[in-house]
Amino acid sequence: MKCGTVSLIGRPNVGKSSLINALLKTRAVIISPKPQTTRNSIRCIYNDENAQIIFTDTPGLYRVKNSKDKLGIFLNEEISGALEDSDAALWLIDAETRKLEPDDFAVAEILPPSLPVILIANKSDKANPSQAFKLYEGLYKFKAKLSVSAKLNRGLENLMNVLMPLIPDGEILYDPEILMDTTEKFMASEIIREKILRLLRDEVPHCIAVEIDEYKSPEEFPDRKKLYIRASLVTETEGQKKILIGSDGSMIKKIGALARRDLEEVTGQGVYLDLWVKVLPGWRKNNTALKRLGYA
Ligand SMILES: Nc1nc2c(ncn2[C@@H]2O[C@H](COP(=O)(O)OP(=O)(O)OP(=O)(O)O)[C@@H](O)[C@H]2O)c(=O)[nH]1
Ligand SMILES: [Mg+2]
Repeated sequence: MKCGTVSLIGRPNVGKSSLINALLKTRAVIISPKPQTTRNSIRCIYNDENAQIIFTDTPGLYRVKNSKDKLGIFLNEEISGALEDSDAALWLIDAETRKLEPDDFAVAEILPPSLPVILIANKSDKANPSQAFKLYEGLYKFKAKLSVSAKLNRGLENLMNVLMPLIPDGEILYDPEILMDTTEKFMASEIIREKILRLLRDEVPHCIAVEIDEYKSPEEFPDRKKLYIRASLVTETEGQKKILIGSDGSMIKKIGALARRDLEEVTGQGVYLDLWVKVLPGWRKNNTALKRLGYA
């Protein structure tokens, strides 16, 4: 057997999480049209007859402009940590890119020099990647260049064929039934956060974290027929809290309804979702709060 770890890196919003979902043929990690959707490096496990590949989804690289931005520092550490543990990396770019940005040079800088890296132009359904390839070619000595479309499942087989020789021989690390190395509670908080990212204006979602206060399965509480999840949507200001609640609670109801539907699908059981909004001023700059919210 072969077994190895592969990190996905690249600018925010290029489709790293989408590509992992496409390769695993499932919805393991959350995606949204907003940059910086992913906040933790999340291990997703691919299995076939000959190999197990642990794909690590990472936050879109984030240049920390301010040492008070503790969430940003955490995101960067997640990426460096993931790369250190990897046998190979997939550097995702958007096929439509017409100009390099400081973020791209920052990606090149954190790559360990001996790591095999494949350059992947995603969103090839929207543009021909040849111009984008030319821009990036000089940044790193890539093992290969490929184009894919995570949306249309295009180029995935070819990608796996090119990737497989880079995976070392070894026994598998995870039970093949396991899809992700995270907890159900973490998955639940991510599903809820995804709905907020999708429903709300650009400024609000980045100030939001989701904390699961209670997660009780019916096995634990036979009087309850459903999985009971109580979660707090943590915001930084009273203004954001108002936006999250919406007029007469319309927004939080919408978030709850969409999240509940996905949670029921993922857990395969009825879900009672109890959402609250909590203001925690400056949580993104506060070590204690970050730790509590899973960003430490
Ligand atoms: N047209 C097109 N859109 C895509 C494709 N892959 C992803 N997208 C869209 O691009 C957006 C970003 O996708 P994500 O998978 O969240 O991107 P990401 O790189 O994980 O973003 P961060 O977690 O913020 O770093 C979403 O709106 C996706 O639907 C693709 O192949 N074609
Ligand atoms: Mg992502």
